Amino acid sequence: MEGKKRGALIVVEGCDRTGKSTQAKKLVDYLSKTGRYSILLHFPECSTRIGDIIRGYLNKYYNFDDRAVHLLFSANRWEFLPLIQSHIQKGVNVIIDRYAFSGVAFSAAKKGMNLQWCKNSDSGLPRPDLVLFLDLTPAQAEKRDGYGTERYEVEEFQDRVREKYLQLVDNNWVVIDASRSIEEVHKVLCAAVVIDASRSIEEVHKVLCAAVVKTVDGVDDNKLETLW
Ligand code: T5A
Repeated sequence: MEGKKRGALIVVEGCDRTGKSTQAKKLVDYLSKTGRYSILLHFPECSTRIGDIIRGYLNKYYNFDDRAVHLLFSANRWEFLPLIQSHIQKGVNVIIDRYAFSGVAFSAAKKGMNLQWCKNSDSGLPRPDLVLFLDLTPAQAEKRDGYGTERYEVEEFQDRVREKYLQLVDNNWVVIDASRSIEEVHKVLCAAVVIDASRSIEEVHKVLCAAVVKTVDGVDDNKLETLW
């Protein structure tokens, strides 16, 4: 790692059907084409035994206690930690479609689940350099293809998930060009804290790229911090 720039860790988050997978794929293509070697991961990663159980739960083949399923999602991230670390150390940018923020927002949106308790099982995982939150009201998301088949794709539940996400917004959730006037920065900040995902695929992609290139190019050999 000596003398070599580490890769950036960038996470794309949002409620169901906000366009995360579409945008994450396009982002990795863009970064790779512009000489910033990048890989794409998605959680839940269903290729493992834990991931397979999670997929069965999402498709309503199995039922579990809410705490048990929360810990399964978290365990799925921990099992990929060595892979994430190894890419980042080699200077590869890791773009992740859903991460611990999904874990916390979806679990804490359930009745009787405590937000702090939900954060605990992901404590110590790498903290992303940038979190891109794609914001769309669940009513808008519902109109998109494929909505409504999975366990959590219910508008009222997604409203609560969105609320929980907004409680998690932190200073690494956007990259803002602070060289402009206070009012301009303020405007950009307000517009960029949550990316308006109701626009076209190309428009959302453009906003995402502007934020991501700054992060990727700004990473030096500093160590990743950890979550929470
Ligand atoms: N979960 C996940 C937890 O409870 N705990 C956890 O720890 C984790 C990691 C995952 C479920 O598990 C929960 C959250 C989820 O409910 P999944 O099947 O893996 O389920 O979900 P995703 O693959 O993440 O898919 P989503 O349903 O969330 O969709 P995306 O990725 O947000 O949307 P995408 O890109 O697939 O697009 C959906 C459709 O919209 C169109 C696309 O072409 C596609 O048809 N579209 C647009 N249309 C118009 N304008 C745009 N700007 C558009 N962008 C995309």
